[in-house]
Amino acid sequence: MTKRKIGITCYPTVGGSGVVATELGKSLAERGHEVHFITSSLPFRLENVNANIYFHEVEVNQYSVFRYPPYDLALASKMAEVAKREKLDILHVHYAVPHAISAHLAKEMTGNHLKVVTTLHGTDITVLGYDPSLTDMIRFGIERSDTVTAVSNDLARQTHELLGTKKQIETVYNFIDQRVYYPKDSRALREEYGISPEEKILVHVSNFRKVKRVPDVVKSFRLIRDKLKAKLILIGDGPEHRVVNELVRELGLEKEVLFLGNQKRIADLLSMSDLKLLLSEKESFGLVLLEAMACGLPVIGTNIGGIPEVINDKESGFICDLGDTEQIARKAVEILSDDNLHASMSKEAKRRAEEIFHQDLIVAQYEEIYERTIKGE
Ligand code: GMT
Repeated sequence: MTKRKIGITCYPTVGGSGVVATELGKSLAERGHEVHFITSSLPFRLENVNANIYFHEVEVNQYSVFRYPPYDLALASKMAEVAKREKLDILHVHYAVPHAISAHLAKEMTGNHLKVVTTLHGTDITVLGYDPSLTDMIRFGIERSDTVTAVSNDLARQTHELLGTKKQIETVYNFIDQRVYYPKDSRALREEYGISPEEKILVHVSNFRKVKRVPDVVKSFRLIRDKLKAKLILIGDGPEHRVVNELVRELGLEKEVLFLGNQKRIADLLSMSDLKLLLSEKESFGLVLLEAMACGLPVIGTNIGGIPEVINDKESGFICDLGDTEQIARKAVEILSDDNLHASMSKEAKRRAEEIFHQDLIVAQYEEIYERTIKGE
């Protein structure tokens, strides 16, 4: 495999697209490629030092003449500067707006030599694609990219349908680092949280945005704990946090629902849990499902977006109808009250995470896409 010079642009803060982009960059660097992150700040997962990783900060200066600081232009300028100076072979941008547009500008600025790969992550299409002020611009960014990938078949389908573009979109699934996400012995942690061995633990991890439907998680949990002794762990923070807090109080569940906020040791918390719930109304992939599966957790998700591509229904968990909290609770109780079913789903979840969504497989897929794109194939 030829070692390449690869530029990566993503949102560097907490969020699935930034996580995937950063993990991809780290993995490419480990495989001997030279990786240049071009982002507004240091990506939050970029904590390890690697001689093949470089960071180029996009700075936006404030001038009184600007009502809004022109980040998109500053980014394009930085991309072009880095591409020229470092002789990048390829620029891989994650999330369509503004990254694909800025990459197109950078390509023009560097005499059209720079090749651009754009990866669509979800809300860049399923939310922003509906905004009339952005639709044409997103389509433009996609069509001007040399190669476009999406994180699920469903997202590729939605992009074609919503934007009416004929651009080929390849599916490259997300992945997780199996060296971080694996089943850990978490009996001590369980004790620290004061959860007794006979209690079942349900877990939900998200950014508490409306699309995640966290209230459905709480409502399902209320029905579940009517049938068995259980605790619900909510990890993450975001706009719906207060609403969820109030619902927990209204339902009298304060003692059974633990709000843990943003956490770093997600794999430990997943490992001490018994079942993971992701009940979103929009979800192009659901990286958190994969993290749970890799830790050996059965999962319940909604029949939305890319979720059915991640969970194989009845094998690694269950796919339920959006908003049907009674069905969700029934399925959860089915898993949690049958040790054999739980064990077989746990085994299948782990196998699936390892065999279909393994880091090495997915990163090799990106490498192959880079080679094809560089050669203009
Ligand atoms: O939805 C989020 O929590 C954040 C969002 C993002 O842009 O970071 O996540 C999207 O990209 C992730 C990585 O590809 C996917 O796993 C998420 O499913 C996707 N979110 C949605 O489609 C709502």
